[in-house]
Amino acid sequence: MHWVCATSTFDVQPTSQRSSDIISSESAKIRTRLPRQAAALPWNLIATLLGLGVLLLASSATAQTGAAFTGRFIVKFKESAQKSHIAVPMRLNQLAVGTTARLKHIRPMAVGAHVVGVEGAQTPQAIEALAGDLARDPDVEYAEPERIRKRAFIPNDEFLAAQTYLFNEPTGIDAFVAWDVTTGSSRTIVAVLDTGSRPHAAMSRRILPGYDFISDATRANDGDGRDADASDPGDWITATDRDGRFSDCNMEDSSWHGTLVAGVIAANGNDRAWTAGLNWAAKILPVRVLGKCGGTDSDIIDAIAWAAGLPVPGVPANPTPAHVINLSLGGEGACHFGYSTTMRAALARGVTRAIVVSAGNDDADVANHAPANCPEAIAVASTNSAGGKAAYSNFGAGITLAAPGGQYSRRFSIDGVLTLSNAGATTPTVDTVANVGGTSFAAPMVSGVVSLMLDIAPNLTAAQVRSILVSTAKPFLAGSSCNTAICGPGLLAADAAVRAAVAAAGPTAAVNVIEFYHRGLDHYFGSANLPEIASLDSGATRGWARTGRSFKVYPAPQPGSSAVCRFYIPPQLGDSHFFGRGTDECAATAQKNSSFIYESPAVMHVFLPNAGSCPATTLPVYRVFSSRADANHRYTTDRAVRDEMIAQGWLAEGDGSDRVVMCAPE
Ligand SMILES: [Ca+2]
Ligand SMILES: [Ca+2]
Ligand SMILES: [Ca+2]
Repeated sequence: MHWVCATSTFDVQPTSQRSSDIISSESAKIRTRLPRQAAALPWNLIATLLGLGVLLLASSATAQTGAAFTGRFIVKFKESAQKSHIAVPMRLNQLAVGTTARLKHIRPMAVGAHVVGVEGAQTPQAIEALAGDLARDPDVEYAEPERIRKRAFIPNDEFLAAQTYLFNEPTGIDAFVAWDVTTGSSRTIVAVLDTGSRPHAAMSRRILPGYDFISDATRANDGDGRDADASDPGDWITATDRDGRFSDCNMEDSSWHGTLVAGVIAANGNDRAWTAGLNWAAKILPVRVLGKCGGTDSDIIDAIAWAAGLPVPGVPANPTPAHVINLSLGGEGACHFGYSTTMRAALARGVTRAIVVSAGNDDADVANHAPANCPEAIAVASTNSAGGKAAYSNFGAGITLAAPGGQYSRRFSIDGVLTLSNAGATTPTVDTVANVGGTSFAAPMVSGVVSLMLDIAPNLTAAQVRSILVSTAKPFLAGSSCNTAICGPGLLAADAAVRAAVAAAGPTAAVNVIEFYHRGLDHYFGSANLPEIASLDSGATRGWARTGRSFKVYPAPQPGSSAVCRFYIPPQLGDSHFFGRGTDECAATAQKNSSFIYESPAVMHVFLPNAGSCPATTLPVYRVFSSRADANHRYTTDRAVRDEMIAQGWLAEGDGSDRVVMCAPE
């Protein structure tokens, strides 16, 4: 039995006798298209409309979130010539005068603030009232009740609340914590061998030219055979098509399947729009192999070779071979030697490190589903939102691992994967999102995670990639309908896989952050970015000169390191840059300063101090703030420089008595 796309009821179609070389896409087509206008609705309403049970976006409503209070406060005193010599516990005692609360100093924090405890049980209302009392004290810069935050970094994408399969939960893939390590880079290329691509706004400038391998003009639906335009013209099937050559396919609208799959891998993240993909910077190489009613083995095999950088007769060489090849397609039968030998050659060429294939949607043993059953493939089964086997998913000893792929439910049609699509029923029209399901969407979860691993560890071999995916997979929940006999060793674990890649990558040579100074502006700026440094050195932006000072950072994550983010503070607020240490400070800065431009979550990598102390073989980095309209921060490992700036009225920001903000390699 094989699965045929386009069933609206998710039932498996009766076995049909179609030609065995026709391969269909493995989208189970839940396809509740969400109109863009849905963005105007409050999320709780959308969730209700869509049947979502739980909302996980942060809420600003304090009344309902009392349980999230820790009962502690974060208090920062004003810099005060009269009081700054007084010990913090004494200043807290002075604060508490006039309230019934007994305040207790717990520990100093970054940027001169303090964690403050309150003795005695406190209701949320009392905590908020006390915070208000404390904040009104003339000695206090701010006093805020501390809350529990579930994740270090919560991207803000429009439809993210419904992408529960990305969450750090037993049934999710832990993408949120993986993004603390990396959100990808444009160095990595993922080939999507599918229906071609649409230029969706959520992936703008992320799509490479690719190639169209569909040799049959009727199937291709673009008027000709193979060509260099991999855009998706639509693959709709009409009554006439059904009466003619495509009698084994249902009448249906265009699937935009290649765009659905690419969106799972690569939709821009944290951009306040659309969905979040796994890798927010990688390039997608669209390779068109599926048209009306599927695609052929010969076109697909050629496309695998081409995507990997191998020569294909009659086709120009691929200028951008892919690091990962995603095949969300398949059909019944044994693994052809053609697939197996081509996949082996593709991996042997060395650029491609993973060929990820959907296991198929027949609820049958993957052993009879090609090309997922080829030994070179990473075969991905699909789990549902409960962490069990999705009803449709193929299974068996040939599964490499499982990933969420959505599960259709007539009652709760949202229980799918939200991804990018096009609103056109036949030919393309405007961008939209779609709610879809199938092993078609489990495979690109794995491809997206592999692309993050290769961003961190570009030298991983294909064998290492497979081994990391398998060894880091999360065990299936007790009582799950998935077990290691049918769904592989476990569920894709993005965070553990990415951190294993960090460990496998080994040490990276440190690079220098070069400091520049602009005399006219009396302004400092540092960068470890070579083109940026070269540009400032060249005088392209007048007035900047090196100060001769530098310190070292890592260009890539190291075991135990933390990313440093960079914000641009726009001209009306200072015309300056701010480097945040760690995802907590970066997320907090983004949240508090929505007009700052969040340039990058990871411009460099350092270590974080522990209670103001840096690990062995690292140097403390000090951050001083101009406290002027130019909002200038200066970063230095030189205490004398720090002290000189403080003498000029700059403020030290950091942890412990020595005010350390980061730790740089020696
Ligand atoms: Ca064509
Ligand atoms: Ca074409
Ligand atoms: Ca987005």
